Amino acid sequence: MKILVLNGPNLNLLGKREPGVYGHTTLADVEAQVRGVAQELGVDLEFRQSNHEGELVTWIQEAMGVMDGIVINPAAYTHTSVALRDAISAVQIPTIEVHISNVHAREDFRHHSYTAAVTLGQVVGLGTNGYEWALRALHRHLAG
Ligand code: CA2
Repeated sequence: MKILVLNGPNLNLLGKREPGVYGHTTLADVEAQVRGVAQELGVDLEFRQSNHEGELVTWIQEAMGVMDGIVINPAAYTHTSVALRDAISAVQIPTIEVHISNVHAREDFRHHSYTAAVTLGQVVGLGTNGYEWALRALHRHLAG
């Protein structure tokens, strides 16, 4: 089973800025944590981050016929990107959306997700552990 983990803009700053909102864990720490879980589950994992909307769209398209599932934290593109939504919808790969923070307890503009409706579901507000829960849920879904 192959799962792609995608991270959107500014998530490369995780653990390095705004620890009050996003905590002290870096994206490299998150990758190490999910790689450990992937190994336990026998999942082949690809982990990427981009600050560019088009690059994320391309990676989603390239996952077609290659990846069995996608875990994505689209970051700010969650609230703006019809392009990401269309890509997720088009590839028909089971996808789970992750948000580290509880977006519903934050500014109004973070309450709406363009991508959520085309995903299997969301993991929101559980910190960086949300990536692990999303991976486990996707594995369970795919293993049927
Ligand atoms: O809570 C989340 O995971 C978000 O997807 C994070 C996005 C934000 O725009 C979403 O509303 C919710 C922001 C990612 C930027 O991460 C940073 C990490 C450290 C310092 C600055 C930004």
